[in-house]
Amino acid sequence: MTELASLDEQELVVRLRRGDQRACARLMTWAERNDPRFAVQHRAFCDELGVAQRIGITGPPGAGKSTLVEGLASHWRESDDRKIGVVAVDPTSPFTGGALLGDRVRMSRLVLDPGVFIRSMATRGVFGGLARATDDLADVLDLFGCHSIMVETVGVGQSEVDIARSCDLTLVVLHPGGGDTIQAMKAGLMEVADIYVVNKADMPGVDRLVQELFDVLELREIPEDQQPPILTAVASTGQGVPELAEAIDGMVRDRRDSGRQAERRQDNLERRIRRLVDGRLRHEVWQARGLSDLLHQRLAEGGKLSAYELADEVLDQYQQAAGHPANLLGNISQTDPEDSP
Ligand SMILES: Nc1nc2c(ncn2[C@@H]2O[C@H](COP(=O)(O)OP(=O)(O)OP(=O)(O)O)[C@@H](O)[C@H]2O)c(=O)[nH]1
Ligand SMILES: [Mg+2]
Repeated sequence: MTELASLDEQELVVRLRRGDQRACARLMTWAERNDPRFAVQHRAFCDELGVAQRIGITGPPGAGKSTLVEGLASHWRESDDRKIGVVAVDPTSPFTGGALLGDRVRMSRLVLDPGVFIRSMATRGVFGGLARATDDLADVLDLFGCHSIMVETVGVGQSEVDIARSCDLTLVVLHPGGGDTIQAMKAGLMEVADIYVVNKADMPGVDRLVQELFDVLELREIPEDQQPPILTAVASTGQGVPELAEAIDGMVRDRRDSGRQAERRQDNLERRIRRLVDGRLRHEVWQARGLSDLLHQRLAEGGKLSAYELADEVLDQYQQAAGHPANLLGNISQTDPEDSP
């Protein structure tokens, strides 16, 4: 399946390296659609990746994540002219324009800034998994020359939280109106945070929320020097944003120097490869081997069916079709067997 990029496509990567916005958008579209041309390009540029710091930002709906992303982007643009990339996963506001006028006006300043590239990604436009697409988009932004890439996801389900975790650093944004910390624990947010941001510090209930976070951290018995810091902010006015930016930069520096960043990247890479293999295996089993058709056919025959019996039938057919173990991986045999679980 190894394909060579056509001359036009080679040109695309050259343009991307030069910071061409249209080349960037085109590659991102391929990534979102899981277009095989993206994988071809990726092989060509993968050894240039890893320059940017990737920051995952998650938290309950409406916590102020986008406002904070906007604040951090503005801060870094002004303080050191840093090139910024933003990926907003399944956004409701304000990147899609769904927010109040004030948000849109502020955000539009960023949209007009050539040093900031924002990509909103709606679930329905993406194939082959959101996490896969997010990693790929971040890679494109990395090659595009972004120094800091922020990936925003709403922290409501495990897969969204996983996306934020797949970065170098994860920010969990909470707000006093967003229910209590129990809610955040249920969503799996407490385990993934490298930094907590208690946003909307202008609203009542902030001190209580901060105290609850301290209590939960104490229960987890993490050594004090490894506890994630808890910062407060008013993203809508920018209060606390410079301190947050400094905390992020400091943590990135420390982890780079201590080797922790390399370790985390290695873990993320392993999860990413497993996800790719899982996805291709599923596709191979259900589509390439016609098992979807078999299942639909059996369901259409009606009658009372045991789910277990049907599952066995599907797997029997799979084993028959696969035959010799060498066929088991079919057209994904180029994947290194070492990577299989
Ligand atoms: N009072 C107050 N309002 C804020 C603050 N930060 C953001 N908001 C407002 O909260 C609302 C939600 O902000 P967003 O930045 O869109 O929140 P979000 O977490 O990105 O929301 P989703 O992506 O929809 O989950 C907007 O109306 C913001 O103006 C803050 O610090 N204080
Ligand atoms: Mg948002």
